[in-house]
Amino acid sequence: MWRVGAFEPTFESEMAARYDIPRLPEGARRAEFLAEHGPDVRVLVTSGSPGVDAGTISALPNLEAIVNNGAGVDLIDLATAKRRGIGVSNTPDVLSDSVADTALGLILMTLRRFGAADRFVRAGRWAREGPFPYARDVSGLQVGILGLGRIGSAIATRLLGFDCAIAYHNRHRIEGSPYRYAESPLQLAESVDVLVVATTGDRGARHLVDRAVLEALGSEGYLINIARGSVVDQQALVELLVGGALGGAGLDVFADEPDVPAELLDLDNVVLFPHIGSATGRTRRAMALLAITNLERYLETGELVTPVVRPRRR
Ligand code: 8YV
Repeated sequence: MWRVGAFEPTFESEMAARYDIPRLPEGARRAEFLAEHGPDVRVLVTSGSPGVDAGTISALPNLEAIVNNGAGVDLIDLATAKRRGIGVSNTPDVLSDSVADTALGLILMTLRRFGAADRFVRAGRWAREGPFPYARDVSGLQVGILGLGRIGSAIATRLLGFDCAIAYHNRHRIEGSPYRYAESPLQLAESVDVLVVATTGDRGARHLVDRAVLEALGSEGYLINIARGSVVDQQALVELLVGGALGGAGLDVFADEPDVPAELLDLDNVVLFPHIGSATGRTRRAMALLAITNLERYLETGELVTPVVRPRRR
């Protein structure tokens, strides 16, 4: 059993209390290591970045399972894993509420400009300049959710409490869903005030929110992203925000984390979070324990509890 990359802190301490597992070398030393020890590796444990690419998987002829601490498995080459019968697990469900809360926080902060209002007070501007400018109501808006999965649904449920009208786009329409279905991301963006990105970050979702989708949201529209930076054309997003062609954005994720485009730092209609969607003590512990349960179950039975790819029977 080997680990890839640094672990999220709670996962690090929960793992350290149970196992002493070595870390796969990075950079140039990895190839040398894999050539010598590759056949010994049966299980890889990771916490997202830097991921497990096709080259690494190919150099591990006896790899059986990859256990990920996190819901998103976009940095793991699932196609190669599937072909080889290598199981891959993630940590779904336990983080949905925290990530949905983060989306609501971003929506409220961005439209009501709560972050900017807080900075206004701290800078002594209230006393000097008088009242803070009006913002935009969240209650009663049309909100589009791109990706109505577990997290998207939790976001929708919360927004019902704000009397918002919910629409969504998914690869497939969800039978029995109470929400209006839009045939494409573009059609969704054209018909809503706020577009919330809650898709997976797999290759098929890359730049699903492109320039045309952002332009369709328009100067009165807002983009919220708690999914993956890769789903949005970030360059177009920055250009439209700087030029005033998009009303605002609330972003928890970016194309090249932890880099955030410098142009966004001075915009008061943009709220920037450091990828904290699931970052509460309780949720991070639940994620860590679910990842460890997957690992233990695999070692004992050859099965995973929450598989994204089922392991082949060996
Ligand atoms: C964490 C996430 O940043 O679950 C995910 O896919 O993006 C986040 O919850 C990450 O997994 C921490 O390891």
